[in-house]
Amino acid sequence: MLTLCASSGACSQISIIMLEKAQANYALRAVHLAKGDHKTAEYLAVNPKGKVPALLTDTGVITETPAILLFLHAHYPDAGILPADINNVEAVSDLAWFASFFHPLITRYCKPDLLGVTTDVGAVKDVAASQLKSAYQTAEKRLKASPYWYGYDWSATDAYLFWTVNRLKRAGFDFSEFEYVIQHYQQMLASPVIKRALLKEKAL
Ligand SMILES: N[C@@H](CCC(=O)N[C@@H](CS)C(=O)NCC(=O)O)C(=O)O
Repeated sequence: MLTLCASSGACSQISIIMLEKAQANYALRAVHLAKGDHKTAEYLAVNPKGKVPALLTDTGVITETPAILLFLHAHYPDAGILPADINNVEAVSDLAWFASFFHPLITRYCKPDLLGVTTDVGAVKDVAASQLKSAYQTAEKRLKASPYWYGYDWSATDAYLFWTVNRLKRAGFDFSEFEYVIQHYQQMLASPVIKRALLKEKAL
């Protein structure tokens, strides 16, 4: 049995989507970031980093989204968590790009105050917006060539991209120049797996 510690709207959404895709037997544990649940001693005992997601497994706690996704790929090899023909080096390279470049920019854009910047919060947001545009240009080129990140089926990198768009749309980011990224988002949104995942997340 797996338990995912998650907060509505946070990057834990990516892991929920892929747990649903794997048809895994799992439960969600709500860690409400807005209420500060992630800073409590109880949660820090689970994940000392004080972040979601954290996946509780029979063999220990897994933190960091790419690690959770690679765990799911290893345990559900036929679920399409990553394409069967992709080599691990390429998958890790792509997941690391989302986790180390894309995600921090989203934090800077949506919550610049979290960085402890007290003076020019607007400037932090503007720089993040310009770097996010360069990240979406990379995604746009990729999605112009094929509907999903690795071709004709969606997998973990698509769920990652979907979450970035979902998060930034709520924050008012301008996607008008990213036709293929928005098309990808709409296609993902129409997937029954994603619909199920979002409903479960909403109930947290
Ligand atoms: N590197 C981590 C990042 C996790 C992360 O930053 N999660 C955010 C939610 S999207 C969080 O828990 N933020 C709480 C905080 O920083 O106070 C991953 O890829 O899973």
